Formats: sequence, C-alpha cells, structure tokens
Amino acid sequence: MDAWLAEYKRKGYFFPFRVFREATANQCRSELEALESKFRHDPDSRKLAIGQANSLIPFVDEITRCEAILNPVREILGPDILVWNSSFFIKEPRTTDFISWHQDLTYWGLTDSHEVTAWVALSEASVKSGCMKFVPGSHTGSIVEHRDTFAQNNLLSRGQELVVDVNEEDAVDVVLQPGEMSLHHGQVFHGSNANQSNDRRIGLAIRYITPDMQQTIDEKTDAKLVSGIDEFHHFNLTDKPKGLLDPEDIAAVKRDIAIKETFLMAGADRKS
Ligand SMILES: O=C(O)CCC(=O)C(=O)O
Repeated sequence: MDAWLAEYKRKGYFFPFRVFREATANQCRSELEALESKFRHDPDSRKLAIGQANSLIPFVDEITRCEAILNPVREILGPDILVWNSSFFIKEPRTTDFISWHQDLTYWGLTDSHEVTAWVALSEASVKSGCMKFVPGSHTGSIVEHRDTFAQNNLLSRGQELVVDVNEEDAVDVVLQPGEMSLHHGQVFHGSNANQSNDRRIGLAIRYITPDMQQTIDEKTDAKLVSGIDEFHHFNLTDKPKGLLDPEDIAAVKRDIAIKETFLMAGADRKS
C-alpha cells in the first residue's frame, strides 16, 4: 500500500496533492469570479451555482473528472465512483465567516461511509486565511451527536457543531497552495476559522461516493458517474451540465435539493 494511503487510513485525511498548476488554479478562479460578477444582481442563481457547482458550471464538472483527483480517490474508493455534490466554500477577506467542528456524513442520509471529499484550493488556504483543520484519527469512531446553532456567520447549512469538545491542540492545519488539494474521510472531525487575510479563501469541495451507497429514504437523489460503472442504480445518474446555469439543469437541481432537504434539514427547527 502507498505510504500516503496508509496515512489516510490511519488519520482520516491526506494532503497536499498537487492537482493542477497554480496558473490553472488562477484561471479557474477567474472563471468563477466572472460568473459571480455576471450574477451579482441575482443572489439566488449565484447561491445555486456555488452550492451545486458541478451540476451547473461546466468547468467544475471537468475538475471533478480530472485524473489527478480521481487517481488517488480510486485508491480509496475503488474504480466505480459517483459525484454526489460539489460546492465552493468561499470566505471573503477579513470576515468572521467560519465552519464549526463537524463530521460531513452526519446529515447526508447515506447508508454507509464509502465517501471521500476532495477539497481543491483556488486561492491560498493558510492559517491566516482560515484553512481547514482536521483531528487525526477522529474518523474511526462513529457519527457523534451534533447540535444546530444556525449561527449567522457559520457557513454550514444549519450551523451544526459537534457536541463533544475538540481540543484545538490536537488539530492539524490543512495549509494548501492554489492548485493543491486535501482528501478527507466523511467522519473526520473538521472545521475552519475566519479569514483574517486580505485575499478571498476559495475552495472547491467534491463529494465522491461509491455506487453501492444508498439514501436512507426511498427516493433517489442525483449523482454523476465519473469513473467506472454503476451496477446498483441507487441514484439518478445525471449528465454533464448543458451550459452555465442552463434552465433544464437548474430545474433538475431544484428537484434534487427538495429531496435532499428531507434529510439534510431533518429535525431542524428552521430552514437554512
Ligand atoms: O471550507 C472549509 O473551511 C470547510 C469545508 C468542509 O467542511 C468540507 O469540505 O467538508
């Protein structure tokens, strides 16, 4: 077994992997920022694109299929891989937005933990800009209790946070340069602090799963097959985006979000 994979299995994460050159990361960032500028008077469309990026933005779909990401993901999940979601996590310069300690799989309504997140940096992720922090080995237990806070500056949908205390001294800073990525397990404890730098902190999170996983509800949700085959048919396999925020894709994404909300917001006393 590769040394990095042994470390991933032991700690629940590994970084850094270089995915593309810094110039390519800058190009992706420019495309994202052009999109943000185009939709600056339409915050709903911008929010939809940021949150469902691989379904609505063609260049993001391409990133999710790039071999530099898929190769290590295959080492973890095997040859057959779906993308369940991909979204940008953006922190503006000198803002208080943060991400509380949490485990990703808590509210995703999936039957197992055959999942890995690739987090690709499109700007520098440093301690100052609020890079992610992981707690080594925290993925080996089960999902622990979370409570909702709905804190205004928490970037998670329900401001959920672990009920157990995390010793900050145990945490590892996930420092990444533009074009590098980290991989993390869906049960690893992680979070991130505010961006105190003068630049935006931009990361693209891609949620890869194996096709044998299922939602815990009867309805199928959407996913895209990016490697191998799907012999289980537990998800609606959707095509590549037809264009930038294509109306048919938007309609499909909205249907999918309505289904996902039944578990993503289950038990919450208000909407995100
Ligand atoms: O971008 C961040 O700081 C946190 C992202 C995160 O929680 C995730 O990708 O699972």
